Amino acid sequence: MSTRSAMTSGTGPLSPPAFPTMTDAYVAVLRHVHAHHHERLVDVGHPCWEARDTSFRVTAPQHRLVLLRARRANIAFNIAETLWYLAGRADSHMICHYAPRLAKLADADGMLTGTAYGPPLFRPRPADGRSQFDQVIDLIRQDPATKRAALVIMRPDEVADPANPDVSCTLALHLMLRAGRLHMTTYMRGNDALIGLLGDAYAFTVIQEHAAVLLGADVGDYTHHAGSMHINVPDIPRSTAIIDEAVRLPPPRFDMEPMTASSAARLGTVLSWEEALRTNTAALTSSEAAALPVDGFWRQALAVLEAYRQIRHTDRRVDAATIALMGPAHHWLMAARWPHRVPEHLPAAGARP
Ligand code: 5HM
Repeated sequence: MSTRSAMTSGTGPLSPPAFPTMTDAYVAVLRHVHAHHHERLVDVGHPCWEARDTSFRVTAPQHRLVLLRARRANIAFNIAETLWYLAGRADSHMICHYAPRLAKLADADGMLTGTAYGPPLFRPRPADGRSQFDQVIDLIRQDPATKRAALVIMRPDEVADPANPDVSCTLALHLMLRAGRLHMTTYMRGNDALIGLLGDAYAFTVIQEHAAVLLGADVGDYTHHAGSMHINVPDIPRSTAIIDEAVRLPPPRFDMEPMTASSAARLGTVLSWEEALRTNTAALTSSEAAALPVDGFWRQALAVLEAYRQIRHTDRRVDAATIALMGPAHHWLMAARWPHRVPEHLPAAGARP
């Protein structure tokens, strides 16, 4: 690539490798940690395989789902965690409905600190009622070429107490609007390549797409840097199985429903439905879903949460109407995670498996 075209595209020999989908990037990161790690055996915490300074780029971050059967991703949790962030929440009550393991990080009041990215990103600040996210969106509106649109997460005081079990792993999310495309770069101090990376990339790319829609921009690249990318030693066999699957079976590829409209009111509708489904005070029927004032992206997300409601609160198989509503990619993931509750996704005749 010539110097000029490298400058135009923003990529060059020192840029991270680029992948079309998050599934491709995820497998590449696992392989990288397997091939280039140092074994870190510690007295406290988890012994792990660690690859320092790992970076990658996804050029179509709408393809944020990791479609690998052996990973058995919990997409209901990924959606709920993203909503938990967008709502600015820190309570374990909501998030532990989807991931009970997080309860061990909660403080005496049932609050999460480092893991809860909602308060630093989306909670309105007393000074002017705007969140850090609102401020950054306004900054880009005023100065589209700005290099200052960084959303800072980890705070210095989090490491004051060495015994704090919950210190933010993400340092900052950085938005850059260039040539009509909104790019996001994530900086992490530490990232679990098998467990944490999948949900982190999901939530951050949804935030990226949400910001792009608010700014009337196209979604650009998603780039991710982690100082310590690692796999805990007990998880090595599982990561090996995932890498093996990716070699044997090409992952499926689905068209993704784009986000087309974002506003506080639409998000409010999604959040109140999440609560109703979590508490089993309502069920989302097809006719109700069709009437919701939200776009196709959030309608599919709510259908996943309706399926999760059926899994948690009934003993029946998830109904066909809900499966149709959630779209094929979510159906594929839910069937991989809950094969006894969700019928297998069968590709349409003539489609790529
Ligand atoms: O000792 P330390 O604070 O780094 O342990 C937390 C670990 O949780 C991280 O090293 C990383 O493996 C994982 N993690 C992650 O991958 C945690 C968070 C929560 O901030 C995250 N991704 N978002």
